[in-house]
Amino acid sequence: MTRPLIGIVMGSQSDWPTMKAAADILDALDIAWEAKIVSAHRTPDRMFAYAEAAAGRGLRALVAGAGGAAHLPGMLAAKTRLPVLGVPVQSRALSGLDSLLSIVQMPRGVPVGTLAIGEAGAANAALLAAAMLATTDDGLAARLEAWRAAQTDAIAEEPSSD
Ligand code: RP5
Repeated sequence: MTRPLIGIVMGSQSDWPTMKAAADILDALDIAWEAKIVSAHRTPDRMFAYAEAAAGRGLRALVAGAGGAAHLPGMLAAKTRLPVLGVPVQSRALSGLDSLLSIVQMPRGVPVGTLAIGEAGAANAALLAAAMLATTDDGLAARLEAWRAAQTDAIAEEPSSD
């Protein structure tokens, strides 16, 4: 089995439909990943253990999604030197604004790279992780450029009348 390079972590099973957008991008770019439910509030010991072991296990970045009082990305960042990309999951009560503000306003010295709310943010977190890894991986750089070119080619010049 290929060792995962990216850890996709989320606070709840209910976050998976959002975070799957990150997994789909990583699959398309042939980057090995793992997915874990690691809640800052419900499984704090699991979260600490995961963050403490992440770099030593060979992971290169974490994509962390949570909703509401979304402390997971920040707490992971407090316990690992790996880059943490935070995805605010769209919450029912406040449509993800709570998640966004919980993740983005980190204190100086403990950064979380915060993406957009929802699936677009999850997909972009994966693309950003891929871009970081591509700086030292020529094969991945080529795959990422091909993915971007295909996206560009898929955009019609004119709207369809349908
Ligand atoms: C957060 O609470 C999770 O990240 C999730 O977005 C939110 C709601 O969780 P569930 O009540 O659906 O398990 O910890």
